[in-house]
Amino acid sequence: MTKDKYQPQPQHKFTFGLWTVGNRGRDPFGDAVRPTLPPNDAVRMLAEVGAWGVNFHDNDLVPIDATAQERDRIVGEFRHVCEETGITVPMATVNLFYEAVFRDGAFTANDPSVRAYALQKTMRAMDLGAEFGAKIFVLWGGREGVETDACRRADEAIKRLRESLNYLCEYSLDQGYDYKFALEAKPNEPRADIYMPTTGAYLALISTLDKPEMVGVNPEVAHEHMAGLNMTHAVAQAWESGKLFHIDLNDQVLGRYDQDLRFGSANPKAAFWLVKFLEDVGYAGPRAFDAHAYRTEDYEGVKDFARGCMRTYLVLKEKAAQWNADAEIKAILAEINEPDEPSPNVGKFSKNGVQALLAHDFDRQKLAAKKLSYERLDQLTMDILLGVR
Ligand code: GLT
Ligand code: MN
Ligand code: MN
Repeated sequence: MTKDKYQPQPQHKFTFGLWTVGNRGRDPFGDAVRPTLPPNDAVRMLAEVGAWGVNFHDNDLVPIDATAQERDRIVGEFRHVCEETGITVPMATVNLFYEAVFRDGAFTANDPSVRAYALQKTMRAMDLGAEFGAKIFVLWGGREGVETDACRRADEAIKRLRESLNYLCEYSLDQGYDYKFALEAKPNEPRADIYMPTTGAYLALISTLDKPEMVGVNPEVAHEHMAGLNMTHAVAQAWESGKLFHIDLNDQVLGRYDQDLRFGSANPKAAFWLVKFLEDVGYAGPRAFDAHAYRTEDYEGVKDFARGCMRTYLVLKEKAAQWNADAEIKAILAEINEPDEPSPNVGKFSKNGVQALLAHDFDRQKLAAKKLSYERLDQLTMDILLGVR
């Protein structure tokens, strides 16, 4: 058995939210099938399966109605378990979706008091995360959307969102928390339509903020797939703009409801390209698994689920290295990037350069006849993934 080869190590930075391994299997049609997993036990479970870190919403750890004394006791005990197990808290977040008060949204709600409460709750969640040394703060606006556009003009919602993000950046600076915010998009669910449906939409919003350097994105595989999009392309754009602050790994059959399946379990090939991208570019942030076990599982099965997420990542990482080192693949890559005939160099615009380009006579037929062995390249990829190469 290659027992140790795919053993998660701290340098892999694998994390899970308390809400992932603690998911009790509730769905819109059926109640919980697993007992509550207290946060301290979740941390012990994560340590046992080899994870590096844990993430939490404010209320995953501290119940919403907890007194100040209860809060302090919970925080103290949780810190103790984290220290004892060596589990870190790289990311914290806030729950702005569960409570009825957020039924019309949080930062985008029509009632100014709800918007103010959402800010207060987020700042308190930032305080909580900071106590554990979290440097990334995720914001997922699950309720920031509509069932009917009669409720508000959509541009008003965008303005409210921007105002809240600007406020929270200032709070982080004022407190010296050093947070980077990572905004997580999703096209729908729980709202019929969510205002920021894709990672690309958030990237555009970020450039309009007062402190854009403090804000990036947290793309999630399932959410991009729900929108029918290519996760690796979304991640690449975020990475290329210096905005990949966090990533949520899971899986999802295209076009379905939010499935949050074990990483790589539905679209292993898409997962391969994603892992290859993250490893090729040297993404150094946490690899967070935001998924949950099948409803059929007990807590032993939840461990199988968590181990499976990490194992698949590491197997795909090994496959990516094999792909990069494969001589035939390298030869095809060299060939497809080689120009068949010399042409003017197109770099930055220049007076001379543009004259040369305008004057050049391209041989369209010859260019169109160039061999592009993508079928062979893809089959080599498949052979590697299927373990026959
Ligand atoms: C919720 C959601 C996730 C988000 C979490 C952070 S909560 O489970 O489905 O995608 O990342 O708020
Ligand atoms: Mn999800
Ligand atoms: Mn997520």
